[in-house]
Amino acid sequence: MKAAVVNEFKQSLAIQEIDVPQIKHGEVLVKIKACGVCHTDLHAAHGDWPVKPKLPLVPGHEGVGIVTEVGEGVTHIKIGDRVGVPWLYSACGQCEYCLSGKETLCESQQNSGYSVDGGYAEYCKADANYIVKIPDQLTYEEAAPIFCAGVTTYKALKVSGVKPGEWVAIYGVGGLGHVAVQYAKAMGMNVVAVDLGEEKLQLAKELGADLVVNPGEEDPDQFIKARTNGVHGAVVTAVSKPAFQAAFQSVRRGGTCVLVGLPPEEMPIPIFDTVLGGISIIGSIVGTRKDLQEALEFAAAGKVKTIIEVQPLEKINEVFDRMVNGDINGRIVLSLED
Ligand code: 8ID
Ligand code: ZN
Repeated sequence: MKAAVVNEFKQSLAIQEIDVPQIKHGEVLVKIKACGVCHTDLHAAHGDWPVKPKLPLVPGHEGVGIVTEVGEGVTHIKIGDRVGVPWLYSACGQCEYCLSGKETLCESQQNSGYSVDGGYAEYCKADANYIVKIPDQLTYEEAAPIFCAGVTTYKALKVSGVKPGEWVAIYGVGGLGHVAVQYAKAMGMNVVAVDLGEEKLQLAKELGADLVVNPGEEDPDQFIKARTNGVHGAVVTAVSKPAFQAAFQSVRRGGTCVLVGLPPEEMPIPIFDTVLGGISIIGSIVGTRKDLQEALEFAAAGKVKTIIEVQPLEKINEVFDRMVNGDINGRIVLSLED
């Protein structure tokens, strides 16, 4: 089968023929129709993080398609089902995290397109217990970004604790941020969107942002403090240390700063301001299967619409170059249709 493969960190991906995965007990084979390109895939291909992915690697954790084979022991998924294979490829199901609705913290988890091969290929195998069905209302291309960008930002907004009628700031209006703005509005929040790209701020406005600010032109935390007295929560999806610092500064007393973006850097936190302001700083990693089902329901109901540009798998290196340059509005989805 055809796949885009990382053979070495920081090198171009090779479009090459590899074997179709063999499925075992409890697994299914998915014929991939589309796969969103997340900035995490770029971090994986560059070996950016302390824990490295396997090599060679087929990236992709927004792979969606049709089930073509089911392994022994699989009872709730059948051939022909439309499913997506998210970042949480599998978890142990037995540890304190799995048992308490925090499966994304499982220490034995496997991750699609990182510790196991993902969706940048014609076929991908999956653990039947961790795939989620795609609602009929959504095309494959529309659904793909919900499997990471959607569920991740929906969950981060829940974690922020921001209530309807309160303010949230979304730092970074890329693949994640453009859906974050929509989930926040659908959840009744007032939204300030922050990005360096004017076209991204324009998109944020079209998607319902109440205020937008460009840190290249104005200090975002001062802009936000002047208009909202500080946001109740900030969700940082930008791949940039200054954005994390500005987000921290833009939160009002008692507010929450949710870290989502994963630049390989440290974030200096002023202890005094954190203590006196009662500020919470919290990391949020993707979402559970339940979060994902809910995130898909928002999309199926038309409350969240992924803004997508479809490109063939063969264009992946150009897509990564554009991602590095901040030259993508919304999400690029790789098509694997015949
Ligand atoms: O579960 C998680 N925590 C999770 C899930 C998925 C993705 C975390 N991530 C991480 C990715 O690994 C990546 O580090 O979230 C980050 C964003 O992923 P993405 O949305 O897929 O990336 P993108 O489409 O390139 O968007 C990034 C946006 O940030 C803006 C860019 O202009 C772009 O729109 N940005 C940057 I770079 N610097 C900025 C700044 N200083 C900024 N926006 C505001 N201020
Ligand atoms: Zn992702």
